[in-house]
Amino acid sequence: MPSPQSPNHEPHKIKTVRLLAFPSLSERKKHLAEAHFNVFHLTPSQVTFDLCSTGTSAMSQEQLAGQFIGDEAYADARNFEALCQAVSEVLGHEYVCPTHNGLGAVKLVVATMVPPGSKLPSNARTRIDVLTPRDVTVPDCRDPSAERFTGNMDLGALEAVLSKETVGIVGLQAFADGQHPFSLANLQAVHALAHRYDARLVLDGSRVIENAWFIQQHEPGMASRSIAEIVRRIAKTVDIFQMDAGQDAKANTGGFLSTDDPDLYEKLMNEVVVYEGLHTYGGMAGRTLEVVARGLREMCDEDEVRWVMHQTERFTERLREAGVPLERGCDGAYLRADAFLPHLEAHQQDALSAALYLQCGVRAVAPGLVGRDALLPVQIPRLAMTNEQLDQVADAIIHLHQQRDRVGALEPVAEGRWRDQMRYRWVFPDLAPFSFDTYPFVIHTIERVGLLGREARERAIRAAGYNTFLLRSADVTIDLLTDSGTSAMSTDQWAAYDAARATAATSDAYHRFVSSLQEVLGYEHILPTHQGRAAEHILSQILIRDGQIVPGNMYFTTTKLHQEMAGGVFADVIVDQAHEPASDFPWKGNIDLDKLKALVEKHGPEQIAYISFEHSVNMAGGQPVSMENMKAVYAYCSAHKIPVMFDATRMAENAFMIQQRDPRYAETPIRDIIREMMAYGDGCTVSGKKDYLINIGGVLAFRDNATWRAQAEEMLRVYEGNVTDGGLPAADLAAIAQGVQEMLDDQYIRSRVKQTELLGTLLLEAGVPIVTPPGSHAIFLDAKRFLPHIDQDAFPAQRLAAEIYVETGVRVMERGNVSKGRNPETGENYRPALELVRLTIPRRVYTNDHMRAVAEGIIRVYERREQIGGLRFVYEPKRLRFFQARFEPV
Ligand code: P61
Repeated sequence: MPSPQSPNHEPHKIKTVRLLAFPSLSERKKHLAEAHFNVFHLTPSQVTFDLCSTGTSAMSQEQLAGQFIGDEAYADARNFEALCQAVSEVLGHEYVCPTHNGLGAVKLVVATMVPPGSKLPSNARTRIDVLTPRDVTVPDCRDPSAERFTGNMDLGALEAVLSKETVGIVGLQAFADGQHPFSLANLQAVHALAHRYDARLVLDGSRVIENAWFIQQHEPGMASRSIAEIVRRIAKTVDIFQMDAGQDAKANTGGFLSTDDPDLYEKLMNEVVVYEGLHTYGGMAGRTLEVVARGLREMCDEDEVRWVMHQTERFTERLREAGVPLERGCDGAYLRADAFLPHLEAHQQDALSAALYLQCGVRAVAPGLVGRDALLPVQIPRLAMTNEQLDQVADAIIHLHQQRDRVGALEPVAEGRWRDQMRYRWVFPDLAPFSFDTYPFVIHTIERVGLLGREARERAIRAAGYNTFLLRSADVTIDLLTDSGTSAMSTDQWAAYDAARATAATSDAYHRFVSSLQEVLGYEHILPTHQGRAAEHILSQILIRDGQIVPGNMYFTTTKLHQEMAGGVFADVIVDQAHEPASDFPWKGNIDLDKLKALVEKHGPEQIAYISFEHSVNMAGGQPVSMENMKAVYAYCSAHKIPVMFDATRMAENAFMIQQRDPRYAETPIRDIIREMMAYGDGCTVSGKKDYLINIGGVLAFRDNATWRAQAEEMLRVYEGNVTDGGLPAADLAAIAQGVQEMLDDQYIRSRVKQTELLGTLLLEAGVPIVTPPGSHAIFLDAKRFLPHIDQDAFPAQRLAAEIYVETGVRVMERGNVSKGRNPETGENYRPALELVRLTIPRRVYTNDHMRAVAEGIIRVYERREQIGGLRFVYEPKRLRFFQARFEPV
């Protein structure tokens, strides 16, 4: 049932990621055997995608931050007050009884409101698991004739129970068993009926959001109501609202009961101290109270709800279309193991779980009692996975379905009432494995983004003087301004960051930083700097004598500025193809050796300070240098005693291009390609804010020249900080040491560059002029061909960047006439050959759905390109004018 308003991308970006494990087939066999073929006993580090939705959601950055806010006081902590406040705002209830999780809440309800031996009519069958052992029977009162709202109660059946049996409470579940939503009308009728027989209505609202969404979509008169409004009406209809906070509140644990009834509250309050903890924390840590409070407030966000539900619908639909037997769940697809593996007589769910893990490393686990039903829930952790990943998980399941006949029976060797007690023997079926080709991480936290409407964006760009650098980030939906310092760090990086011991002298993290980079670069001398331009400053000052020439493969703004400030004269020796946006030459970053030789012959080698050799040349469109070219330049320069200094800022991405485009390196790991690349140079500067997957940091490194090192250290002390920190805290050095390792992961770098390629391909297919071939960190639009009717002095790229923001909320960067500046001698604009707009992709921050949305928006701009005019300056700074300049339309 596709939603009429399916969103086309996440309403947020990725803030932090958790790296995934990809166990090999033989490792999976080993893990499975050790777990006695019961996937419950596998651990996440043995699993690629763990498809359980309780306690596994990605949090918002505010929720994560909440872990560190408030107090761990025993009595009436501020966090408890925050939770009460949130419950009051979201559910409208006055009283809150906290519990350690959903089961803790069940315990209190049963102890206070359910007489032993009584009946507890419900719409949920899964409740039997924990209620039967407590001497409570759960009559099934679900309305079997309900078509849409399959979680509705049959009022006749309910009345029959109420009138004949002892009933303390009627216990409803929102989206019962994960599959059966109720309607608001039915809930209200159940409430009235229960009260007529003096029973109370308790609602397990752990999945109230999914149920509210379903009501909004399908219940007459509800389409115009917000999720928040529907949730509140649901809560206000029941006597007690029960929550497992690991579900919709996206916490990793926690729970509570809330009510407006002071008498019920009093009972709960007196009971909670016996089983859970004091009535103001109920068995939750203070941090959990805070995370739950924040999660509750956020869970009604319409855009987020729509995204979560869209993912479920899409996932289920893909499986259904391929004929996989399933029931649709509110949080995923519940596979019908009996129909999936009809040739097995018993333990079909566990056999299906084991086969799925064996085939692809995905875990789906059926909880609860043995033999309760035949479903295997494949649940999507909220906000944690991309559609691309989910598509691949679906494909893996489809692939397994096609070879289902090969899956043999599990033979029990130990049995129990509960599924976690089962142990089996199994003959590994001969399944064709499925491997994932996707980003090697799941989303750990998200960051909400600006979602302005078009008119508001028009106002914003005017206020910013048509300069995207001057837009507020809060007004931007997808930020492709730069890949610099914008990466999502991994939880491993954060762990290293938090664990680093700060010091004003030498840190342990410094030593890790040095050894990590020595190994990656193969250079002896590793000097930290606060970012790239600081390294460029130092390098330029120690290696350039006044009037010397610095040949390079196209300029970069900061690099060239520092060379000039040191008295150098930059000379561009990049191959001609780099200046031709439409050329398909694969190595547009190469140095033209003839141009270099001519320069050396004209001025003499001693007049050349060094070669400024950039990987993945930024201003050329993120274009790579070939290994051959590095080799040849180094051979020539070594013979003439000219140092070769790399700008290795994007070396890993350059290495990937070599792996892709040079057949000799197709099987060589990125790590080894980088070592060879770096062997053809004498040192490097690095802006760590790019490939190193960090938010701040830089490096200056020399292969073996101790004199340069000593000179550089002298400058570090004066301009940056200690020689052992370069002005960075130990924490950032630790994050860099870890980030450098993550950068070398072949699957990471592949999915990274493939994402850029995807954006490029979508634009090319629509005829939008871009620099070809697509680069690794960015796609560059060719503004000269995009807006041929605008003269370069009316800044077509600047205007195009502004127009893209207005059309789509996407922020991009001009790289053309404005960036290049004026010739100081003539005072004229340089009018460079390349008049480009850069769409730069931050690392691990956006999904392929974001890329598709960007492409669609730009294609819309392209279709109305003739109506777009030029700009003129209203304010023009002297140096690096592009940062602060302001414009108005001509
Ligand atoms: C960027 F508009 N790049 O691409 P720092 N070398 C290279 C870079 O790409 C680079 C630096 C050195 C940025 C940020 C930026 O005019 C601009 O760590 C190949 O930024 O000091 C930076 O490293 C400088 C954007 C820099 C600009 C200057 O978005």
